[in-house]
Amino acid sequence: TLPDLVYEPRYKSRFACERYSPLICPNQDLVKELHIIKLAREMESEERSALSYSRAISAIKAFPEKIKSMSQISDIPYLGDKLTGMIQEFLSKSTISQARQLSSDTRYQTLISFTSVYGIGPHTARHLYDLGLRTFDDLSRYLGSDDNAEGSGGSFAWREGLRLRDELSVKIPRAEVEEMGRLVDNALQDILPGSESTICGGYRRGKLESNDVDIVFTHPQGQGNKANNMIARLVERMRKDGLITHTMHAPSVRSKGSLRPPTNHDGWDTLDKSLTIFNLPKTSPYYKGIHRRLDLIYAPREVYWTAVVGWTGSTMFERDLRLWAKQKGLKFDSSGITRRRDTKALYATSERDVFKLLELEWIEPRLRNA
Ligand code: DGT
Ligand code: MG
Repeated sequence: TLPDLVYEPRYKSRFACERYSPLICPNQDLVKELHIIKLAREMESEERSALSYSRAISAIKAFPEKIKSMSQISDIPYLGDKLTGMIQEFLSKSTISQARQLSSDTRYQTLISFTSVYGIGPHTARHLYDLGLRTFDDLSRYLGSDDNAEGSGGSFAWREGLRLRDELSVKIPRAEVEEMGRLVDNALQDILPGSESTICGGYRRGKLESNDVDIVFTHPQGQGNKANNMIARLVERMRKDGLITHTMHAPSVRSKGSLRPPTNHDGWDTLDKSLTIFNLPKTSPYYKGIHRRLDLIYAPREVYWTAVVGWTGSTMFERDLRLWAKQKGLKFDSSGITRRRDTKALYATSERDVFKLLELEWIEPRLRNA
């Protein structure tokens, strides 16, 4: 048989994990405008609507040329009537009125700023807004007064989040991400010689500045070694060295001796992880006295590459990897790939092997900015 000579452009795929999505696309201004509307939907917890915007934005990101006329966009998936109308508006005015209105809306601005506090999500932000709070000063007065109804656990975490907010909102340049990676790896080699680690997240997709650092690590003898509490040992070591100042909630990290089975509490995976606040040593050439968010994720050896793919993102790429796997009769998350019919685990021996097992063409990390 003849090879398939019809070239089907990748941007047409309904799966983000089949499309090439560069960090900066030819339609970045349009994407920015739609992103505002998507964020507004997230702030109001209108999940379905937010997801449609995310899907449309992601599809536009993979379109290889600048959109100049409506005739170009007929093959881009996920553009319904509403989105098409907005694009039309954008083509004639270079803005979208709904996005303009939102960006000057007090409620939108306040919710966005409150959710920039580590530990405050849209639900809480709306609650605080409804109480009449508008600024960080309002927020800190409210948390400081002991008559707030949030319970000590919640308000303690927020008070810390608020205290660190300005620092944590400073983006992390690549060189500093790499320095953090080296320090984590040094600590790892000390306690678990022969360990391997990969800096994942936006850094791996080529972002010049990151909001946090996500590091996945494993150990050659890591098989089923969850019980050995790799995460706890690493965190304790880094705490002793003054590198980690705080550890935030880590849903699937079990306390020593706990017999609870792994949970999928946050809906992502069952890997052991710790969400920490990191601080460079004063001796580091990158030291600026700024706290950073650092997520540490331990993956058993046999699912290391699945975890690396799972934590490289983007979020939309991950979402569609799961859907893609499903229609192939497989289940994908960062903690492994399993065949649905007999729940047999499939182990990948490299990152490319993850794609192969999923019957997916290879896409390098820098083109996963879906
Ligand atoms: P940023 O904001 O500069 O840190 O950008 P990203 O893309 O690094 O975003 P981040 O750090 O929230 O997440 C890194 C990737 O890992 C993300 O694209 C999807 C995935 N991810 C996020 N949270 C979880 C989680 O709890 N479990 C798993 N398996 N993956 C996650
Ligand atoms: Mg990240």
